[in-house]
Amino acid sequence: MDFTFRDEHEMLRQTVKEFVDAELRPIAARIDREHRIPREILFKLRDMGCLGIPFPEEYGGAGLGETGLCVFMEEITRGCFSTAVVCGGHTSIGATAIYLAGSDEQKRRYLPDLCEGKKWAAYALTEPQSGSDAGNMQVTAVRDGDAWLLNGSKIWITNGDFADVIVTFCATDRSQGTRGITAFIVDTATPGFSVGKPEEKMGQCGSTTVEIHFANVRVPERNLLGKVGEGFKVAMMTLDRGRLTLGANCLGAAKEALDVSIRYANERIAFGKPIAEQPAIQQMLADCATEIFAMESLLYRTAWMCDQGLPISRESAIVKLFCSEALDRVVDRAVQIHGGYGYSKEYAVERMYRDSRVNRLYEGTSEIQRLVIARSLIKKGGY
Ligand code: COS
Repeated sequence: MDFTFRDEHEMLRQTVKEFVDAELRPIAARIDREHRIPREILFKLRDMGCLGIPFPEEYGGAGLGETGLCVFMEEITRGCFSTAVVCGGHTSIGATAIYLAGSDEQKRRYLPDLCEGKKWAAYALTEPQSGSDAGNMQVTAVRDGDAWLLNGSKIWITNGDFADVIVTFCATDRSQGTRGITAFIVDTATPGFSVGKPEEKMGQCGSTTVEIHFANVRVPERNLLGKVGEGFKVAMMTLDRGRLTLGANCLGAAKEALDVSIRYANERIAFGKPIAEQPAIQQMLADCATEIFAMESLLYRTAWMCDQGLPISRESAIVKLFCSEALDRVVDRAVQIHGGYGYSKEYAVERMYRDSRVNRLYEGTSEIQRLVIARSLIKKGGY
């Protein structure tokens, strides 16, 4: 699969693959068990220049576009889904919101530090009462002289416990619905910001997901991201890209689950021969490969479109929907191929199965992706 890749993308893939093989995959089970990614892993990714892959070099990025980010996320997820999620919260949605909606001054102030890993980013949209109905948020921002005062709570915030910078979406005029939402770049050292309880999750246990609270957090006017009342659009156009890179995560996880299953099927003997020779197992392997080929094709075609500056709202929803649901089918078959061992923590597929499920929930449920796709079809009056 190389029709969209430049030499730099191939070099990136090779570098990340070597790191994953040598340092990340071997400790993925420990990361899951201890609910913690060793800091050295994040430092290494920083030193490898992997935290600002899509952004232009003038802002400290690697200039490799969304295609480059997808290559990176795919390879990282092959080693450890939790680590990919931390990188995604930072680059795919946190820093990306600043890149897409920030002024040149804001991009110069924040992106180089985020690309170099001197600072970490997060993205805060979800609230206890507003998940799918993201426009119905309760966190408020009220103008106070040359600043804004933020109040309320967000939940399910990846990296929220250690991020230095959180792009936060607030209601600035409740009477205007989605047109009354405004985005802010919040420095978490600001008084009044605090971190609440971490979620105890089914999977992706190495990445922390927390509540965050705002009590009269004073955000200067110069940290307003985009225009007043245009925050919902900032949130959505950022998610267009986030959903794409989530597809890359699903692709990497699916390839890993298939490779692990092929190895197991070649080694495991039943009825006097490797189970890979059983037609029932072969059918499952073939179905996995077919879905992976479809995932890969959808993903990199859409990443290419994004890098050409073409609209991708519908396509990234299709990528997210298909890849997250296909991954669930792939990991389910992987467990099935492993038989009873697939249910044991001694085998990686047990973790892969748990890590997979949330992809159909976060950054928009499958139902929301279908809604986005259907609305775009109806609006256009055809495919
Ligand atoms: N890019 C730019 N603008 C967009 C957009 C996009 N992808 N999607 C919507 N908009 C704009 C619309 O054009 C509309 O603009 P106008 O006010 O100028 O007409 C505005 O945003 C409101 O859009 P819409 O009417 O579609 O809003 P809805 O309240 O119906 O909500 C859904 C749309 C349901 C799609 C949205 O709330 C959503 O994606 N929910 C899921 C949120 C989510 O993913 N949460 C996970 C948290 S992140 S881990």
